[in-house]
Amino acid sequence: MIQSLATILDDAARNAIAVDQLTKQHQITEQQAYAIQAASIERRYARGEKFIGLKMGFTSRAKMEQMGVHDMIWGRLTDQMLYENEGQLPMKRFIHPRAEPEICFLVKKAIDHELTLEEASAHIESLAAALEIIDSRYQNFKFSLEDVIADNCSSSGLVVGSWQSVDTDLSRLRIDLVVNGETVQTGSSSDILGNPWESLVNCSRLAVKYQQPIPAGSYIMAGAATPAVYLKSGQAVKAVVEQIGEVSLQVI
Ligand code: OOG
Ligand code: MG
Repeated sequence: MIQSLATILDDAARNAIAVDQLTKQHQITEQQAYAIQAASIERRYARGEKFIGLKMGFTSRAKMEQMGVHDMIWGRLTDQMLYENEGQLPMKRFIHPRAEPEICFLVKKAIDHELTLEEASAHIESLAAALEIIDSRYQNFKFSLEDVIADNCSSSGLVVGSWQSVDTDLSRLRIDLVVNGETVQTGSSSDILGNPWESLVNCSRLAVKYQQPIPAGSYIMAGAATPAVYLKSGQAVKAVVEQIGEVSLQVI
């Protein structure tokens, strides 16, 4: 069952065609959902994609409420998902993409145990403003917790701005999502589990639990501080994080 469900989701992503929620037909536990995610990512690796890091999801109340899912989740990022800052994002690769503003950490020293908040920064080289592009493989962007975990937490794209010092105080920075020059969502770094460093700590805990290595050079996305917004071709979309900088994409 794990392999066949992983294939359904992987094909949906590759062909940009939405599928029914898996949990409409199957009873799936959270553990099985992570096994489906792992199997679908193995298919990407087999095609030559490379692991580049992890993303945390539902680390803010705004996101949990928007999607009706109330548990932290994590997914895997590959090189095929990475876009260039100020580059183009082709709509045709996606089903119904949404953008959300985030903060990304760059790992300096491999994370192989559950970090404490105190030791977290010693593992990080730098941090940056980021945009995540999420694209649920499910019809109408609707899912249960198990569905979204199996679907690699809707991961489909990311773009990272210029790297800044780990000493930047992340406790209270304004985060904006800007579309065509207009601010469409506003949040604060404190909306991400109180502080994005907490998201990194949780990421280390979950990676250990699911035996996912985090080598040096990995990206860790802390999760969105605001609800995500649907994208349309012709839009310029930008994430702006106070003191850290901005990052943008042109949707084509
Ligand atoms: C799931 C992914 C959630 C975040 O930052 O909270 C996420 C989704 O909303 O489709 O990436
Ligand atoms: Mg996200």
